[in-house]
Parts: sequence; C-alpha cells; structure tokens
Amino acid sequence: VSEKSPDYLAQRFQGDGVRYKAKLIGVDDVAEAQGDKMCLDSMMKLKGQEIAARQRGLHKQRVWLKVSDTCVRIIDEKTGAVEHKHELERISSVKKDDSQPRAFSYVYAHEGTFKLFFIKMANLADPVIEDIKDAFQIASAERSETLSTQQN
Ligand code: I3P
Repeated sequence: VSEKSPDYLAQRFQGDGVRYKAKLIGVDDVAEAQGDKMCLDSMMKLKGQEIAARQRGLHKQRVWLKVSDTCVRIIDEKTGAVEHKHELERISSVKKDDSQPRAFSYVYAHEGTFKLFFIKMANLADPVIEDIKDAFQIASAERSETLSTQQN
C-alpha cells in the first residue's frame, strides 16, 4: 500500500483511468446510501434473478468497467456505449460479495434515490474495489483543493 505515491495514483486514474473486464449481474433500487444487510439482501435478490435468467438461456451483459479520477463508467462490451457514468462523489458505498470473490456491488446516490450495481469481474474483485477507494480519495482531495483555492 505504501508504494502508491500520489504521483502514481494521479497517473493511474487520469483520463479514462483503469479498465477492467466484467459482467453486469444486475441493478437494484435500494432504500439507503449504505448498509451491510441492505446490500447483501439486494445482491442475494439479484443473484436469484441471475440464476433464473440463466435457466432461460440468458447471459449476463459483458461490460468494461472503467475507474477514473472522476467517475466509474460501465461500458457495453459489444457496442462500446457508455451505459452508466457514476461520479465518484455520488458512490456512497462499496461492498464485497463474501460468497463470490469475483463479485462486488456499489451504491450510487442520485437525487434522493439509490441504486445498487452488482458486478462480476473477470478476475478478483479486490483490485477494483481498491482502485475505486483510491480514486475516491484522489477525487475528494482534488475537491477540497479546489475549494481552498476558491477561498483564497
Ligand atoms: C457459465 C458459467 C460461467 C458464467 C456464465 C455461465 O455456465 O457458469 O462461469 O460466467 O455466466 O453461463 P456454463 O458453464 O453452463 O456455460 P461468470 O463466471 O462470469 O458468471 P453468463 O452466461 O452470465 O456469462
């Protein structure tokens, strides 16, 4: 962790940021910005829907997940279309799925509503969770810097 210098992180997340191969398990309306039980319940519900869909021969949507210093973007792998753009400051919680090491979820807060995005990575979820946390730190540091500049 200590080898992540500010310069390294700034470079890592600039522009488009870091790209990961993933699949979108599902999206769910949730009641709050955060909460372990709420997230686990929602993930369990979406997992049930995933199983039901597979039984009908449907597959999860293949996506790219991009983490930059401003947002997390979910891009359709086939069309390249940006389907969701989530500003980091509106991501209110990130939760690992302890039963699936490749899966995690985050909650996006928008105009008083909250949506949980449940994602399955091609590889482990830990690195992307760490990236989202690092990018969030950078984004909030940049915001307070902007703020203090304005005050001067
Ligand atoms: C697939 C297998 C994959 C899974 C895929 C399933 O079933 O379970 O692991 O991808 O999901 O279809 P099968 O072995 O019967 O082909 P993930 O590991 O990424 O979930 P998908 O169809 O939703 O892509």
